[in-house]
Amino acid sequence: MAKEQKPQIQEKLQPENDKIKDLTRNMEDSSGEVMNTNTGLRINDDQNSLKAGERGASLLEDFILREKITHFDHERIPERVVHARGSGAHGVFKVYESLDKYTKAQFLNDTEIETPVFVRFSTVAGSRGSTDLARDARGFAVKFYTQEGNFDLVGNNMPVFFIQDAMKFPDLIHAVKPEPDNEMPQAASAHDTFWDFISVMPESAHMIMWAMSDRGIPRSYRMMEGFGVHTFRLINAEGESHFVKFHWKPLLGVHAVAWDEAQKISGKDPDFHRRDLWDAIESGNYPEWELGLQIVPESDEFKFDFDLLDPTKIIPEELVPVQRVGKLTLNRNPENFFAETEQSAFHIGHIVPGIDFTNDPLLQGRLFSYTDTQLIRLGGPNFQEIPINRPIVPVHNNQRDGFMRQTINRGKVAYGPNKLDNNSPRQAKASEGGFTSYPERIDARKIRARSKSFLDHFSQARLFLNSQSEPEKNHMIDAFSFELGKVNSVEIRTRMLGILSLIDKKLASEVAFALRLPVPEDPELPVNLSFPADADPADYDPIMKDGKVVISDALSMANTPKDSIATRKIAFLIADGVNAKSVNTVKSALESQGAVVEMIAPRQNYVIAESDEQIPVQHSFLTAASVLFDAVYVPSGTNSVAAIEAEADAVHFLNEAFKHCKPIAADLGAIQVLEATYFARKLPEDFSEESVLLDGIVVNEDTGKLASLFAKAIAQHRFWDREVPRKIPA
Ligand code: HDE
Repeated sequence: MAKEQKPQIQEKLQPENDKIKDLTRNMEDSSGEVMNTNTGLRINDDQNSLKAGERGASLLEDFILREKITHFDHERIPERVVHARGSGAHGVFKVYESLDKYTKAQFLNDTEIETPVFVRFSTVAGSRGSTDLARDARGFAVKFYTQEGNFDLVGNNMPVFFIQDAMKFPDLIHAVKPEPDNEMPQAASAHDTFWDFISVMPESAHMIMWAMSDRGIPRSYRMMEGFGVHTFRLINAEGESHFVKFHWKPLLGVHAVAWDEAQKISGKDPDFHRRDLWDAIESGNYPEWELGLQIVPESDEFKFDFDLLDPTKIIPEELVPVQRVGKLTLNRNPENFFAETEQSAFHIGHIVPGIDFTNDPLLQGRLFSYTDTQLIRLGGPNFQEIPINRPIVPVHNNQRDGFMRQTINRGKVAYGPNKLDNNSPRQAKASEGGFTSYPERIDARKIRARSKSFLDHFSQARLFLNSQSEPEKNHMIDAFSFELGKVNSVEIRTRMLGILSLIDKKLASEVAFALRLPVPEDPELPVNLSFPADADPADYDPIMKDGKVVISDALSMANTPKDSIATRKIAFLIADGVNAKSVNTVKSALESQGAVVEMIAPRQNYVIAESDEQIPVQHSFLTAASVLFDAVYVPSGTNSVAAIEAEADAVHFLNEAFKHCKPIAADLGAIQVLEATYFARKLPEDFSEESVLLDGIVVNEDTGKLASLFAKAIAQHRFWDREVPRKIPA
């Protein structure tokens, strides 16, 4: 009898590092093995429970059934209370040049060291099974497994936060999560409780501008910036401190989808970002970011017209440039989602010598929360021993026992000081890498209050808005109109219009127009109960102190690099009878620049070209959608073109691509397909002479020339200036 074929686990070709080697200690591979119970007993029958007779009742004695069901019953752990929906990847970080001038952190000093990392991206409000494309902030949590212990940079894709004090965090999250009576809506801020809270929290003004901007709906995790948000400290070997803001700058630039598109992706592929990250890494297109630092000397602490400790403020890059100091590369997918991504436990308090905290009251509260939350989520104090969380350096201390303890601590001594074991484990001197806190001088009254230096809530909200391109501003108006349009209470809508009018009158009136409500003439300044009663109303003055409104180019995604088509997904719409040359010339030209080309046809599997050659097909129109691609091309071929023109889904595909401002290309021989679209009326009447018919719409009979014009258009990502919201039937 032929030997039964066992499926083999494919060893990942993706790079290894010290953490991956460490994880292999816990890996299990069942290929070709015999099945056991958890105590190692070989199982003879895994199909049938033990019964009294063939048709009889099951017997309690069946320990094999009981073990299997019991384990299954306990498979779930609580999801994260925020950031429940996420996706992780392994990688490495390397610093370009020693930063010893600022920090003694070894991984930021030694250009030879490649530090293993694990990164988890997430949405904030939705449950574990919710869509990736919710309008939301995104988590960007990085765990560096350094030689001095783990350093976690637990950031977001937006540089500010909704609130200034940790005390308000549970309120913020209760407001944004689904409403408690009916648990609706899922993964959405567009509901009464969220906007009710925001409408009385002026400190959230800056963050809601970010959340309502295109940053709230990224094209990909690989195309997002990351920010540490708080001001941290870097400490050098001399003990000198500099303030620092951490940034991640994606090498692919910062890009977003359209809101209409985001909503459709949520139906067509709710795993869109997760899949994108996974596929990119599997295909060797490793996502990369540069670590950026904004460094501020201690002596400049009070130089700004905002407080460095206020997490609702950025330091404009024009004031303190971002220095790019190293590179993060994600180059390996996890083996097991639960064991690695779900069990990863990040904590802003995991730091290494050379990095320290500031007194930002949001940061201070987070220092408590992250360990506390792991205790309930991962079930006890030994979560640091879970393979994904344990450091790559040995751990010695006197902590003992607890649920699920893995380490077998030898010896009698679990206390210090001791004589029995010569005082082991001993404390490390600072010169041996022992952590010492920065000896910041604090001389203060114990007081429950907000600093007056935190009270300007509107200047930077306006700075953000003013820095956006026209299309970006329009997207924000639409986002506010959508979100507030979903709010039932007219009082909340009106209060929000009041807040918006304090940021920008035009923004407020545009949103008011959509809501058909008046902007309150003299909006009452919201009463924020957390402000000291004696706060001077002048401190709320929304006019910037120096009377000037500044524009920061770094805040607009319009200024992001647009020089590459690498990893962008291009759909080719084909059918039987397609011209293979028209397909292949454009395909190889785009692929040679790193784009990913996929064929979409009326039926799955393959099409037969004019030349009888078979062209493999990745999707049918049933399984694909324009919103899952960055650009679309229609090759020539008489029968193929006729079939595509007659395919309503194909015409819809093109109309939708047009609506979402994507590049569209057609071989001149396929022009009749474009003529069947809604946007044919926008094209010039006689286009035989022109190659670029309209921004980002390219037609040519020379497929080589076509490919190069198309690639240029794809590098631009979107042609937002083409946008006419809600006027295109697609
Ligand atoms: Fe978090 N946050 N957070 N947060 N946060 C959590 O920790 C919390 C804040 C961020 O992929 C929780 O392990 C408080 C700012 C990310 O596993 C919890 C406050 C920023 C992640 C928690 C904040 C973040 C979390 C839930 C206000 C951007 C996901 C599960 C004082 C700089 C990490 C967990 C991952 C997760 C508390 C504010 C980022 C409950 C109390 C600001 C990326 O501990």
